[in-house]
Amino acid sequence: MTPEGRAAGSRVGIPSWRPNMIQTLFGPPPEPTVLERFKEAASKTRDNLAGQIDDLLQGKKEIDADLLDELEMMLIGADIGVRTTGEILDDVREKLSRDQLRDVEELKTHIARHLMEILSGAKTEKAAAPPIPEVIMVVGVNGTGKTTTIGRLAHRLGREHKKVVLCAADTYRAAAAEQLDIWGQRTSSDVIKQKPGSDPSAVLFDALQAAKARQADCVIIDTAGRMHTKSNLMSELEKMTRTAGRLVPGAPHQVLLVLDAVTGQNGLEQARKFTASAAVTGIVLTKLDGTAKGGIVVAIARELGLPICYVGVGEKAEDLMPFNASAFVHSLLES
Ligand SMILES: Nc1nc2c(ncn2[C@@H]2O[C@H](COP(=O)(O)OP(=O)(O)OP(=O)(O)O)[C@@H](O)[C@H]2O)c(=O)[nH]1
Ligand SMILES: [Mg+2]
Repeated sequence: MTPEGRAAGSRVGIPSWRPNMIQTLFGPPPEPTVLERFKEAASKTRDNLAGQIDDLLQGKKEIDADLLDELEMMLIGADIGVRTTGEILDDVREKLSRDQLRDVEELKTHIARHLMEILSGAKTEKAAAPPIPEVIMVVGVNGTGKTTTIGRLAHRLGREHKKVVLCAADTYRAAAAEQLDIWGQRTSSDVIKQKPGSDPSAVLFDALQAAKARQADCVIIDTAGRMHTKSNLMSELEKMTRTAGRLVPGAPHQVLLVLDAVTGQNGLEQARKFTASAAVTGIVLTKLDGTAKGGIVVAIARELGLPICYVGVGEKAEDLMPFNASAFVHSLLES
C-alpha cells in the first residue's frame, strides 16, 4: 500500500486498503482542493494556533479578561504581529462592551473576519493581460528559496503553454547557474547564462535580447542572495532594474521578494529595504510548510501593504500556490 493510496482513500472516505482497485474503477483520486492544500501547508501553524485557541475556548461560554490575555499571547506567538494583534483585541473588547460578541464561536468568526480584511486590503491590482515578454525579477536574502521559486513558477507557466526564458543573473556562484539549468531542463525553459563572476546586468541584457528574438512570453531573473543591509549589492539591483527598463518598456513588470516564513518578523525589515532598492511589487512566502509562525503573512500584508502573490509549500515543482486569503485564514483557524 502506497502512502499516496492511503491519502487518496482516506480523503474520499473509502477504506484505504484497496486504493488501486478504487482508482481502476473510478479513475485517479480527486486533486486536493485549495483549502485542503493550504491546510496541509499551514498545518504546523494551525496545530499551534487553532489547537491552542480550541483548547482555550473549550467548554467556555463567557469571554473574560483572562481569556483575552491568553488569546493575545497566542496570536503574537503565531507571528501575526504585536500591532495587528493589538488591533484585533481592541476591536474584540469594544464589541464586547457593546454586547456584540455573545459567545466564543462568534469570537473566532470575528478574528477570522478581521484577518481577512487585512489580507484583502493589500494591493493586488494586476494588468489584465501581461506584457510580452513579461519580465519578472526575483530578489531576496540568501537561501530564502529564490531559485526554487523560479523553477516552480516556470513549471506553472509551462503548464499554461507559455514560453519561458530563465536568466541566471546570480553570477556569484557557479552552482547557481547549474541549479537554474536543472530547473530549465525540468520545465523545458531556455536558460541564459554567462561565466561565473560576470556582471549580472550583462547576463540580463543577453536574456532580454534572447527573449525578444525567441518571442518568449516571460523572462524570470534569478538574482544572487544578498543581505538587505549591504548597500553595494542593493545598488546592483537598481542597475539591473535600469537595464531591464532600457530593453523592455516598463520592465521589470514584477519584482517578487522571496521571504522565508521561518525567519518570521525579520522578514519585515528585509522587505522594507528591498522595496526601497528594487521597488518590490509582491511577496513570495516560502517554507510555509516548515513553520508554526505562518501568521507572518498577516504581518506582511498589514505592515507593508504588499500582496502575497504565492506561497511555497514544499520543494517540488508543484509546491508553489497562488495565495488565497480566505483559504489561508480558514486553514489557520479551523482545527
Ligand atoms: N520545505 C520547503 N523548502 C523550500 C521551499 N522553498 C525552497 N525550499 C528549500 O530551500 C533551500 C534553498 O532554496 P534555493 O531556491 O536554493 O534558495 P535561494 O534563495 O535561491 O538561495 P541563494 O541563491 O543561495 O540565495 C532549498 O533546499 C530548497 O529546496 C518551500 O516552500 N518549502
Ligand atoms: Mg539561488
